[in-house]
Formats: sequence, C-alpha cells, structure tokens
Amino acid sequence: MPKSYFPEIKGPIPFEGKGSKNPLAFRYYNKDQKVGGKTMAEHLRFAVAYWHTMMADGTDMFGGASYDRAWHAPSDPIDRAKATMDAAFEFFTKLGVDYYCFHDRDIAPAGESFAGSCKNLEIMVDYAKGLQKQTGVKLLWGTANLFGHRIFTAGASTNPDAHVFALAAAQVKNAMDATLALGGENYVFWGGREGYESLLNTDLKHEQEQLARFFHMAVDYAKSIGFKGQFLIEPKPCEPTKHQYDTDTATALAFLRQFDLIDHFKINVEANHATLAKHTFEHELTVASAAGKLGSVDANRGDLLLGWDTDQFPTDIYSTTLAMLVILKQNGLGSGGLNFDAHVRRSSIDPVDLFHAHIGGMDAFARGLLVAHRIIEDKALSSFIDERYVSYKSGIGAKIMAGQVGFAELEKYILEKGMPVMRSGRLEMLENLLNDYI
Ligand code: XLS
Ligand code: CA
Ligand code: CA
Repeated sequence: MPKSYFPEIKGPIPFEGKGSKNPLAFRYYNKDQKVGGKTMAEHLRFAVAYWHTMMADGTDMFGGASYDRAWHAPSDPIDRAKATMDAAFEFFTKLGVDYYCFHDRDIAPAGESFAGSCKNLEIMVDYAKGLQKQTGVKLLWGTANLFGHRIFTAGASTNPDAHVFALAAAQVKNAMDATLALGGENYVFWGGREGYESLLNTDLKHEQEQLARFFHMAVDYAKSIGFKGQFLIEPKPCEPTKHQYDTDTATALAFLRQFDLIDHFKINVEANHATLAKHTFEHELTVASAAGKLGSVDANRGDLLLGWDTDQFPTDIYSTTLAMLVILKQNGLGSGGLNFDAHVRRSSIDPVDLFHAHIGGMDAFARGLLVAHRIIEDKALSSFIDERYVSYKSGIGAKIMAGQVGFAELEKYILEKGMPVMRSGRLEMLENLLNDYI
C-alpha cells in the first residue's frame, strides 16, 4: 500500500443530493447525471490547480507558512516533488475530478542551472505520465512560470534585455514539450510580469512587438512538434505589474488581431481578473464568447472589499449561473474546462479543507449549470431579449443590419415617421425572474 496523504477520506466523494448533511458529499454535482445532451462531468470539465492546491503553504504578505503539508516534508527536492505528485493524484481521484493544470515549476523544482531545471522537469513529466495512466486523470493545460524567478522582474518576453527574452523562450519551449508529452489539451499564457511599472523607463510599443514575436514563435514551435492543443491567453489588468498588457478580454483580442495572431488563440477568462479589471465575470465571458474566442475558465472569485487577486473558491450561485448561461449558449468550452485557480484561506490549515473548498466550488457550478439549463430551456431570458431587438428583424431594422441604408435614408425615415417611442428595459422584473429560477 503506498502512503496515503488523505487517510480520513475514503473517496471518491459521493453524490448524496440536496438534503445531505454530510459535509464531504456533493449535493448538486452528480458526475454522470445528464443535463441536456451531456453529463455534468462533460459540461463542467473541472480541473485542480496544482500551484494552489498542492504547492501553497498559507504564506501571505505578512507571514510565512501556516499549513503543514506532509507531502512537502522530504528534504531532497525531487523526492519532495514526487511526494507532492503522489498526494496530488490521490487528491484528484478521491475528489473525482478528471483534470489538473500546472506551471512547470509547480510539478518540478528549479535546478541550479537552466539545464538542471529542464532535467528536473523531464523526471517529473515521466512520473506524471505514470500517475495519469494509473488514474485516468488528464492534463487540462500546462504553462510556464515566467514570473517567480527574480530574473523576470522586468518581464519575460517583454523584458528590455533580449537575453531574458531568450531565457523565457527556452523555458516555454520545455513547458510546451512537457504539456505535449502529457497529452495536455491546452497551453496557457498568463501575462505574469508582462507589463510595466512606469513609462519613464519603458518603450511600450517595443515591448508589445516583443510579446507578439514571442507568441508567433510559440505558434511556430507548437506546429514543429505537432502540439494540437488550444493556445489560451489569460487577461489580467494588474498585479504583479501596475499595468499588464493583456488587461482584459477586449484588449487581448485587439492585440491578437493587430499582430495577426487571432487564429491561434482563445481566451482563458478568470473571474477574479475580470473583477480586478472592473468588469463582471459574465462580461468577460460574454465578450470572449461573442468573438468566438471563449476557450476556458479559471473558476474562482475575488472579495469585493479587498482590491486584489484573492483567488477564493467560487461559492456564489448568481455568478456561477450567469457564467453557465454564457457557456451553455456557446455549447460548452470545447477542449477547455473549469479550473479552480483558487486557494483555501490561511486559516484553513488542514488537508481536508482542500476537499471542502473543491466540493463547494463544484457544487456551486453544478447548481449554476442546472439553473442556467432551465432558464435556457424555458427561454426565460432569451424570449425577452429577442423581443427587445425585434425591430431589427424586418422593415428599417433589417435594412440597417443588411447594410442597405445609410445616414441619408435614415434621416428621411425619421422625417417621415417622427420620434421613436421609449420602451422599458424591465430590469427589476428580470432580476426577480432570475431569483425565481435560483
Ligand atoms: C495569476 C494567474 C495564474 C495563471 C497561470 O494571477 O491567475 O495563476 O492562471 O499562470
Ligand atoms: Ca488564473
Ligand atoms: Ca488569479
């Protein structure tokens, strides 16, 4: 029997339904239950974020580690990485999720040299391969940590020093190799420190061109190794830099279009990054989806009273319902999924808290899925919205949309028909309706 890191959890976490009093059971997430044409597992494609769940130790700005993780005990870095991975796969299977996500430096420790880091990554990729095979758990996405090492303080691909750009490229090359080797279904680029503190020392135009070069190299390299996974950009407005280049979805899409990268990328929307950008989560999802570019989701939430990236587990049914409305409307996330980029609080020191946190997040999204599915089936919102835009379906509206009239014709129309009549947006009524469904 291999060592167990969660002996109190016999696993897999059961579905017990709404009335259950068992805190270690699902009330809504019932993996194989069909909602419309797909099972809940197929709709939601949950993933565990390795960096938070396995690597975090409770450290914050004001103090050091608060959790003792048995899997961090071995003193040799590779032994520690292997123990951590054993614990990770035990956690994935006991929880009952099909996917996980990692940065290169989460699964493998940095070495003394770049070559040493690559070697460590290779060792851990082999180890992960074995555990994936044993458990059936798959890699949703891989990425590279281009922000932790101090050499990346002034950015990775947007660094003013081309030597640092080269290091970042070499690291991403290896992280992509690792993602390919593990059958990763996507590869994520979050901006890390790709932004700036001050224009006093920054050539913004040059840095954006560097970033575009980097992405083109990534596209070329993926092609050369036969990586068919989806590339995703994850916008964030700030933190760690004051201004990040991939500020929000609209900005990232404009960047991709400007630099002829749009065909190669979709967006990974994170809820907490949306609110940091002063958008709602559903706004960011909708902007990405409207462009046909919603690829995946980092499922978490911020705290409205704290202005930073708190990465808490999602528990708000309104938010998950509104998110699932967007996701269902575009018929799912394709190769993407719902990655819990979230950590338990500094005071949640026990390994079992990791189960409570994920169970809550999974139930919140399962419930959001069920509610959103009913709203869509009943056309509860869409019939109102369709009616609101009905004037574009015929007459002058149809001509506007078909490009058959211009300003001169519309002036003539107004002179003939007179002033339009105002209509209520019925927001309060719709809010009540949403509450009825929830
Ligand atoms: C940080 C980001 C990061 C990405 C992956 O704020 O959320 O964790 O998801 O690099
Ligand atoms: Ca994220
Ligand atoms: Ca975050």
